[in-house]
Amino acid sequence: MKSAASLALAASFGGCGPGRPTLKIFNWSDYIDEDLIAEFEKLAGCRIVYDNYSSDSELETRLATGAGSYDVVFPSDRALTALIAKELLQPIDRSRLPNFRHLDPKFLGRPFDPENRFSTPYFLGTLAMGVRTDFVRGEAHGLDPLFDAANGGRITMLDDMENVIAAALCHRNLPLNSVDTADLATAEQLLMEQKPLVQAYTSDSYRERLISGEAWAALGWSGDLLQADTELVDMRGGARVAVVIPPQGTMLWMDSMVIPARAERVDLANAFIDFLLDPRVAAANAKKVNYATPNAAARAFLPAETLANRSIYLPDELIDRCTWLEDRGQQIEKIERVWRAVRS
Ligand code: N2P
Repeated sequence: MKSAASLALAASFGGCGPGRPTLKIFNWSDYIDEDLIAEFEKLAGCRIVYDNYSSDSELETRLATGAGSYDVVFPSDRALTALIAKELLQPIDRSRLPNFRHLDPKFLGRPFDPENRFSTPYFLGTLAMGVRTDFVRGEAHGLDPLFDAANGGRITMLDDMENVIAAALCHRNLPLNSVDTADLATAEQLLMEQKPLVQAYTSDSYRERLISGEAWAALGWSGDLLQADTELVDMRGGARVAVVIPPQGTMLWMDSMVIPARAERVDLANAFIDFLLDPRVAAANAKKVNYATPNAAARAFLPAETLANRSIYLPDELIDRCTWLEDRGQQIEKIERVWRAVRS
C-alpha cells in the first residue's frame, strides 16, 4: 500500500512502468544503507543507477570530463572548493529541500561553501586505523601497528596522498597539514621504510580485507572500519576490528551532497537529497554506515549505543586536537613529490 506522499511524489516524476525516469548517483563505496536506494525508487517511481568511486580526484575527473552525467555526488570538504571554482556544480534551490532545516547549524557555513549555496552536509568522519585484535596483539599505541614489521604484508594504507602523508606526520607527532621541508622528509622516510610491509594502497577494499583476515591493520575512514567490526560480530567467529583514533588527534572531514552542473534530473536529485535529510532516513543511514550525522533531528532516532560510540561521535577534547585538511595552494607540489616517491 503506497502512502499518499509516495503516490504524489511518483506522479510528479512520471509514475512507474517501463518509462520510469532514471536518477544517477555517484558516491563513495560503502557509504549508504542500500535499502534506502530501493525505498526511494519505490517512493519516487524512478530507477536509480548507483555507481561508486574511491577518491575525490576520481570524482573530479569524472565531472570535468563529463563521462556519464550524474545527478547527485558526494565530494569531501577539500574537493568542494575546486568543484565550485571550476563551475562543475549547480546552486541548490533551498525551497526544494524542506528537510534542510534539520541540519545542525554547526555544520553549515563552512569555509569551502560559506552560504551552502551548493552543498548539503551528508556525513562526518575521521582518518583512523582498524586492527584485527586476533592477529595484532597488545594495546595499539596510536598508529604503531601500521609501521610494525611484525605485521609485514598484512598492512593496507589508503590510496590517498594527503591522508597517507598526514598519517605519517601524525605517527611522528608532527602537524598533519605540514609543508615544512624537514617534516615532509621525515614522513617520506617513514613511508619508504613502511612500503615493503604494505599489502596494498587501497581506499575501497580494506573493509573486506579486514573482514577476511587478509589485512590485519588498515589506515582508513572511521565508519568503514566500524562496519568491518560490525560484520565480524555478526559472523560470531569471535574476531573483532578495533578502531583506533590516534589520541594526538587526526584528520576530520565532512562530505556533502551536491548536484553537478550537468545533471539531467535536477527534480529527482532534489527529491533524493531531501529524502536523505528526512530524520528517520538520515538515522537509518547513519546507523548503517557508522559515520556521524550532521542531522540534529536524526539523533532522536539513533540508538543510545550509537550516539555513545566515541569513534563516531568524538569527545570534545579529542575533537579539539583534530584538524581539517587545509588547502595548501602551490605547496601541494611538495606533498605530490613525496607521494610519487612512495607509489613509484
Ligand atoms: C566511505 C568513504 C568515506 C569518504 N567508504 C571519505 N571522505
